[in-house]
Amino acid sequence: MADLFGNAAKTDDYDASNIEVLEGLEPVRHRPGMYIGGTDDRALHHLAAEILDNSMDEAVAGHANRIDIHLESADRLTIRDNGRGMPTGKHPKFPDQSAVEVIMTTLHAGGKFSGKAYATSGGLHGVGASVVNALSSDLMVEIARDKILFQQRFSRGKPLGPLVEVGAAPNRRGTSVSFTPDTEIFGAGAKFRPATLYRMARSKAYLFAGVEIRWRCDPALLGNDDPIPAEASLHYPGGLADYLTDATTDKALMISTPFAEAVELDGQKFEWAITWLGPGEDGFFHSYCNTVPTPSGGTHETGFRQAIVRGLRSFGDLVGNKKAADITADDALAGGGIMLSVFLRDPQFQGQTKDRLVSTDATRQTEQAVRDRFDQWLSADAGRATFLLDAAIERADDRKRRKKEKEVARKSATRRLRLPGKLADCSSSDHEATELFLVEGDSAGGSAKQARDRKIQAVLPLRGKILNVASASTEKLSANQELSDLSLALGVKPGKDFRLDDLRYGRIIIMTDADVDGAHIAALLMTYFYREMPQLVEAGRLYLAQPPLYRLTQGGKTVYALDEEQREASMKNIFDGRGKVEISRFKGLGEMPPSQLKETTMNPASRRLLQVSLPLRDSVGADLRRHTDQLVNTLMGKKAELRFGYIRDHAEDALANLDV
Ligand code: 28G
Repeated sequence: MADLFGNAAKTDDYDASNIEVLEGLEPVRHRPGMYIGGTDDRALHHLAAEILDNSMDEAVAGHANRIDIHLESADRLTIRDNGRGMPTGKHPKFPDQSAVEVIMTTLHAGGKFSGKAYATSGGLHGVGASVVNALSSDLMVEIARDKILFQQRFSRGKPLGPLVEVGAAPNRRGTSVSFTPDTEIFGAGAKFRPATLYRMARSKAYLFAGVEIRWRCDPALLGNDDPIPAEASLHYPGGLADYLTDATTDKALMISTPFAEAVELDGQKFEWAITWLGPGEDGFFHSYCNTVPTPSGGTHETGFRQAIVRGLRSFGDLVGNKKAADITADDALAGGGIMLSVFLRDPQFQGQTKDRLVSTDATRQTEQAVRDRFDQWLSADAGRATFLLDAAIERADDRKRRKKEKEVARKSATRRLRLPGKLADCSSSDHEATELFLVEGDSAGGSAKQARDRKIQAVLPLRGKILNVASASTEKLSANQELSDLSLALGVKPGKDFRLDDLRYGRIIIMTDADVDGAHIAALLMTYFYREMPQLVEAGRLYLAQPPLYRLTQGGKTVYALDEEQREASMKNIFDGRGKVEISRFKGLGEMPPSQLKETTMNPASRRLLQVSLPLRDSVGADLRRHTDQLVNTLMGKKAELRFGYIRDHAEDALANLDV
């Protein structure tokens, strides 16, 4: 009763008999990869694991306590158990076949290799045996049962004869399977590796203390100083605790003895051993279900992790440690060396290689089994528990700190990402030490980019005259590209959302041509800063660059002059009026060679800057703010008549200053 995909129909009268869809073995030989995950070395050893699992199932079920594994040659393996022996009677559904023959020659839907993937234990014995049979050029099954010895031989899944009685077996019981993997499937060079099989056998012995596994290997297959013995008896009454001790012999440990227990709950078994490795050591988590490895984890691992983290948290709560509430399972289990083995009635697996447990109940069941014992273990030695809790809290603190650092890095990265395209930013992020040059036009911008110290100096070219904020509407202001680029580059918002701490540069330097247009642009920018970011001006962070207007040369001597006055003074004092002095007048910054721009205007060691200040009170303490507001409004505002009045009133001062 299964659908086309081999999934059992969901019926209420579900039992073992109606989930089985029996099929011949042709599909296995046709597409071996579907059944054993490939035809490589790994797949070859998968065959051995299948047969060994069937013996383990018989042992775990309590019917066998010895398993023999004998690697007779590189391509011949025999596995034997002292269990009940496969049933030899006639199969009810196939009256002319023995049960053994049915087990060995039919594919069991609802078994490990179908979509549902139930484990072999719990009444689904022998599920993998037919797949191994299909992929073996020669397979012999021998059964000792009811004091009789039976044999049946197969080749590529087909019986070479019926099950026959070959003699008496007065003192033994059990099943034995010998097989040779088919070279048509695995290639001519396919060989079993002793080390792989030995480790597989050893891990099974560790996982089930109730079994002794005897290992035997043709010595010709082993190297002279091979760490794998030719013969060994593998029996570990200490179970997982022994396994963990063995796996951590050469490692530093945080606790002297592992926390290891075995618990039976509702007829299912939960066994584990956990220790914590010293600093710098990588932890591991090896989990198994019904002795089958689950390298992709699953619900049993989840339950175990929850038990440990919740146990530690509640111990923390008990001793009044408030930080304990913040630890995660990763904090609690980092550096953990963990073995977990569960024995479930109807385990369900998932994943490409069925190596992940998905039985939903297993999370709750495992947590319950482990939690109870863990709480006892923690309270039995408060010093040890505190030590482990403190280590977990330290990892939680580290984790939180790293997360914060990452967030900061990400934030500054996105801020950098959102910078205007024409900004040539500096590489230093030490905002105090950096400067942003606001430059008039792309050509001056190009010179400034070449002249700058790219570590601490950034350049933002502005296109011509910026918007006059003193006479523009708020909408116009926020829609203006140049101004929004400017505030993006600065990292601060104009107006009430301004925060000085966000300013990305230590100094903002307005660098315009030394002419009337340049002065106008500087005035517009200062107006913008005064109106929209007065805190920046108050903090003394706004400056005016002082580019020269003239260069004077005579022989090897060069002098720069900011204006006519300086030019004349230099002519008199430096070149003392004698000889021909070459005077060049810069039309704009863009015309100045970058080296000269650097020396005269940008290099902090040789330039001069004017700091724009915003005194709040005058020398006698009067509030200057209203006065400054009025002045800016008069000079920069919409009303031309105010400007006209100011010029008329101050013309005399201006003329006096001009010295004419
Ligand atoms: C040597 C290599 C691998 C095995 C057994 C024992 C039984 C068995 C195997 O029965 C059919 C289906 C579910 C019960 C079970 C014997 C009950 C009574 C067995 C093995 C019958 C399979 N007597 N030992 N299969 N089940 N060892 N070792 O394969 O209902 S397979």
